[in-house]
Amino acid sequence: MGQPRGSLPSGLLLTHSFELVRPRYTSALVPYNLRCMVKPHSPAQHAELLREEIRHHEHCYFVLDAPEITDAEFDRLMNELKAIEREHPELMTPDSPTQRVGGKPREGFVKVPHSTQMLSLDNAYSEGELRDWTRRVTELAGGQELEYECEYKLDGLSMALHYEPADEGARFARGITRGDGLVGEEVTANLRTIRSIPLTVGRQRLNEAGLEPPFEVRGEVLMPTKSFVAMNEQREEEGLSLFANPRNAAAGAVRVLEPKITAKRKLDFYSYFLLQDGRMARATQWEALEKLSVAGFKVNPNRIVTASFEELWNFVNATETARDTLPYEIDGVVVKVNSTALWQRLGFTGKAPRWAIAYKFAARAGVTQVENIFVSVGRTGKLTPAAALRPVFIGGTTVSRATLHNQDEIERLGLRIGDWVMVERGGDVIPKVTQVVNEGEHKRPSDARVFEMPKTCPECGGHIVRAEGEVNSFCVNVNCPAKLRESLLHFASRNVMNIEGMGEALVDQLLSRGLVHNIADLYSLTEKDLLQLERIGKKSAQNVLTEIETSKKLPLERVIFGLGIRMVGERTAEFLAEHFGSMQKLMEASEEELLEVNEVGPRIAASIREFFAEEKNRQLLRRLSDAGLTFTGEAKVRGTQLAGMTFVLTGTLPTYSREDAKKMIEDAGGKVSGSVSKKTSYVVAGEDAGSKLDKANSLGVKVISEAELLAMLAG
Ligand code: 0OX
Repeated sequence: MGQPRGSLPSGLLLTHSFELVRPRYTSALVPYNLRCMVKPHSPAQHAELLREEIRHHEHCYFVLDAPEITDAEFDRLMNELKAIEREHPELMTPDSPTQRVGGKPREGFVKVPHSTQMLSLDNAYSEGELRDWTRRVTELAGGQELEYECEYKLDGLSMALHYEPADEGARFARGITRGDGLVGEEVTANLRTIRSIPLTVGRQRLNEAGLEPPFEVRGEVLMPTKSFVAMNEQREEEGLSLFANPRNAAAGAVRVLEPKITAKRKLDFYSYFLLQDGRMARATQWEALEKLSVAGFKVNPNRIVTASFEELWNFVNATETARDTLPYEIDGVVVKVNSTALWQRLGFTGKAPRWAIAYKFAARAGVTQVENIFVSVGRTGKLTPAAALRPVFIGGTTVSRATLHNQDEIERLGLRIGDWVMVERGGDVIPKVTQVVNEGEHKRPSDARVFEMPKTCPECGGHIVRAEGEVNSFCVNVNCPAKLRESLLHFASRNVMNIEGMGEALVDQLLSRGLVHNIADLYSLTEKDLLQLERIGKKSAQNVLTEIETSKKLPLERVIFGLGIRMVGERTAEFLAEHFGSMQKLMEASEEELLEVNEVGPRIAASIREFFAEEKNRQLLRRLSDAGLTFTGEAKVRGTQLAGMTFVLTGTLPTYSREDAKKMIEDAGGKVSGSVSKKTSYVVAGEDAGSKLDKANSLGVKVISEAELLAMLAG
């Protein structure tokens, strides 16, 4: 046991004749290329075939983590379906894979009662407590030998998904947060954006799983650690407050009023509980999980069933060892009595079932003292305070430093130098001070000092500026050596120009010998230069030069990211490269043009303009260009139907999100602007259009509907 059993639907359909188009598409066992050979007879059938196809690949990618096609092929299928639905809006269905992000922003969430209480779990913190629990349930079950189902305890948010009968089988109708266990909040529109949540479950899957709607699936929404780290990096870049952990970030994403924002947060959903008619219909928990998996839900494959406490305890230990290597946060193991028939007999204590328990791992938190607060200067000149801690052992490592982010955070914590603090660390996450402890043996010492942000740069003595409304302070000296060191390290790092070997040791030597004064100097380094340095022989010098040479081939977005423009993180760099297609065009872009780029707001646009306005930076770019770095992107093939026209989108469009409409216009050669002026060719107005519509009317700009836009796109 321990291995997932049969998560793909069984039932080979290859025996059907080729005319039986639908079943062929619905079978996960027919290879992708074979299914593509089926010729649709009508747009309606074509759309349906594409939907089946896309649902299958969403399942492979987001549920099974086993894609069968490339991202580009997937996008092609999606675009094909979008094109049909655009041309034949009457063929659009609410559960089409194109409609995951839809609906308009909400005013708030509606409270809804749960079908049956969403239970919480009692905890065990030691082997003894866990063993006592197994003894207790065995006794309550009449002394018979019990089987236990053990699964990861995911550190996310519990959610209830309701599926109702529909033509195609079952349809995701409602998603509800846990709330207080009795009443939760309806967050359906946001949950629909999570790609591992099926919007529909087809008849075939329902039959294979032996499932009949209505039914309810409960499970955990979580944010993978990688998405969390990337999101926080981007937020830090933009001077926004940071989320403390993936759980809080996921909670924020589920409760935003705008589903488009949830969609960007890359959430995931794992199912662990199935209810039919308000009851557990299966004989065992293991079987229920199998059924869920066959029905197309994502179920964590890391689970076992065992009757032996020794095996159970081994699973707990193996899980704790694997904890840091997992792509998401877990905080323990949930052990459930496998036989659901016994659940009734065992019953509940308060809000928790007697038949399940959560073994919680030792907290990855500890109390220690802040010995000092240091301020470091980043590549953009940003000042970041960090706490120097009295070393403390937390979850397998000694922690002696924790980030404090900025002055506001120190004030929010009410932290003084000398205070006792609670420090937490997560999987991939830098240790954080979560609160000041000021009680018992951890009372604030009488000599605790208030920390003040330095008035001048701790590295170069340069001016420090904190702009109004910004949480971050910056050293504004363009020649600050710390900025230069950090910007070189950033430029050479793996996600940027990937120059292996160009780490702190090498950068520090290059700087102290005056061999490098900016990123462009890296491309003039010679073997002779490198051989002067300590611990660099002929071979390693050659390796570094090869790495530098190879970096020239990296795509435009990496170079843009590498420049270290304030607020331009990895994602923004990608959008800029895609939008402008060349460094030259980006350099010449006006503020208005920059605002047309996905996710670029006025502050980012101003920062980009500021960067390119600086003569020193323009010189640097000339040198990088001469060195042969990639300054052009892959040109996007654009249509010409809307060439020369500028559009402004306002209100909620009936079928397309604004982002999709913008993309369609741009793909057809048009431009989309955020504000109406005399130069605007058309304002596309949807429901609840506001001041932009008034402005269009007062300036005499033509106002059109989504349908009229689609007609123009169709030529
Ligand atoms: C988890 C998790 C939470 C259903 C019956 C009692 C609680 N966080 O991973 N809850 C449950 O089970 C519910 N299982 C889990 N794996």
